[in-house]
Parts: sequence; structure tokens; C-alpha cells
Amino acid sequence: MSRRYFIAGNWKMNKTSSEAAALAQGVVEAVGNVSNVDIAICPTFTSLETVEKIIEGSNVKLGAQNMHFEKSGAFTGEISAAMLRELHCAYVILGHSERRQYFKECDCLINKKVKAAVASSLKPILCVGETLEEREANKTIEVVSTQTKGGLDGLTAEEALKVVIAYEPVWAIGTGKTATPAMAQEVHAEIRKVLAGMFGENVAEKIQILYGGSMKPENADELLAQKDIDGGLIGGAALKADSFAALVNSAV
Ligand code: 3PY
Repeated sequence: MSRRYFIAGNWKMNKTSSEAAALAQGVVEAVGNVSNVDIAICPTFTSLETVEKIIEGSNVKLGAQNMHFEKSGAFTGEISAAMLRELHCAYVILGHSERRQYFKECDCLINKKVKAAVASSLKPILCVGETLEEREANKTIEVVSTQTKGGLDGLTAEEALKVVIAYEPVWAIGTGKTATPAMAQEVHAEIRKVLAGMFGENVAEKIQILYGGSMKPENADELLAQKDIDGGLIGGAALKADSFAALVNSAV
């Protein structure tokens, strides 16, 4: 496979700065020298600067969990792409299902964020995924296709190469349930078809598509063995250095 594996930790609203520092230190010690896998950790905004100082010089990159699409202005509580870049963020998670669900983020808003991130040289990790009701109504492919098209609308092929997609079935997030490797592969292949339709096959073949949703060391090998699964966006298992390191090592 020409695509590199990518293991990214989504720490969500966990860890104070001192706790984040300890976790980042553990990650760097365990996998900071791994050079054949892309690795990122995404702490809360308040820990970005602390974590950046710890991972500096290692192969572990920094990511944020959200951002606003405007450059600056009267948007109380929000953070811009330039602010994240100044803290050396390389990635930003956008459109996570928790933001879609609890903060009512829609594809149109997420698309603005994706464009703003790419324009600021931040790589968006665009999350897509169906709810349990949608899966049971056989709407998985429709939902995931609409979210992918909506999130990437208006991007050029060159810009699309700067995006990572994460397929995270909502019913598998934080529930301990995981899509079987075959179920996940089927959706990843469909996402790649959508990407090929939008940007051409060559570009689609180069875009990393991660699996997220209770990925852990016990199920990583089988998931990563699938043709279109290029890594994982890791929730709970990213909150301990040893389990995160085990996931990175599965991808080595
Ligand atoms: C999870 O695995 O819980 C995630 O939501 C990763 O983003």
C-alpha cells in the first residue's frame, strides 16, 4: 500500500495540563522514534502548548479537536486556525459526531472549517459516520457519502490531498462496540469511491481513511489488515500511553 498508516489519539475533554504532560511524555518515550507511521495526539486546547513542548523533536505530531472557520473576531470561546498553527498544530479534528450531536454542527459549517483549515496549512481529520438508527434503516452508505461530499465540497484535488477522513460509526463510539473489519472495510471502500468521484482515482488512492469507534489493541490488527483502512482515530485507548503505543506498534 502506498499510503502510510496514521494513528491519531483523540483525547476529547480529558486530562488537565499536568495530566496531559504526563501522557504526552509516555507517548513520546514509547513511540516518539517510530518513523514509518504517522502519529498525532489531540489534547484539549488548554494543553496544546504544554504538549507541544514535550513532543517537539519527536515523530509525534500535535492536533486540535475543533476550530472556528473565521480568522478572528467576535466569536466568544472560539479558536482560529492561525492560533492553532502558532502552537505548531499539524492536524485538527473536524465534524466529530460528538460535535454534530451536541453542538448541532452540520455539513455546511464543517465544510467552512475544512476550507479554513486547509487554507492555513492545517490538515483536517474530517469525521463521518452513521447512527445506529441510520445503520438499521440501511442508510449507512447514503449518510457517510453525504457527509463526505458535504465536508469536502468546493475543494480542489490538490486541497483534498491535504485532508484525512475518519469513519466513525456513532454507535461504536464510547460503547465498546466495534464495527467488524468487514463492515468497516465496506464503508471505507465506499468513501474511497466517493473521493474518486469527486477528485479522481489517483487522488482517492492517496487519501488516508482512518477507522474510529472503540479501536483498541485487541481489534487493531484485524482492522488495519483491511485494504482501505489506513489507521485509527483512537478514543479511550489513547488515554493510556501503553495502549496508544500498542496501537502504533500494530501499524508499524
Ligand atoms: C472513539 O473511538 O471513541 C472516538 O470517538 C475517536 O474519535
